[in-house]
Amino acid sequence: MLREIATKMCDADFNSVLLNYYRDGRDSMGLHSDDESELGPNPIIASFTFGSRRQLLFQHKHDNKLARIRLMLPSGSLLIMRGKTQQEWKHGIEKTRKPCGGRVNLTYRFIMPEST
Ligand SMILES: O=C(O)CCC(=O)C(=O)O
Repeated sequence: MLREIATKMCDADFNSVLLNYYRDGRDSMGLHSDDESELGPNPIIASFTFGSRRQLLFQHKHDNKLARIRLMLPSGSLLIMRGKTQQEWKHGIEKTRKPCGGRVNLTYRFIMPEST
């Protein structure tokens, strides 16, 4: 069902999903880009959040004059990353001291078949 929603919202196909579970505010994900070659040059990534809301931090890779961006991702939200987002930005989930419970994140991707 989630894949169907992602497909409709992005007008794109997805053949892979990655699930991340954050137990509480002590769990985090370091800044990174989803720029693996098997995702192609400008991947579309559909990212669902369920459970506690957390902020996703974006930091530009090359222009340190650009301010960091923090996006609050509430439960049930769908964040779509596309175009040059992975080429130009890193993203990650910071630790937080604010009380928060568990969070599940699912990212739908398309892995190019010739790379498997
Ligand atoms: O948990 C999130 O919202 C980020 C997940 C993420 O960056 C990833 O799976 O590559």
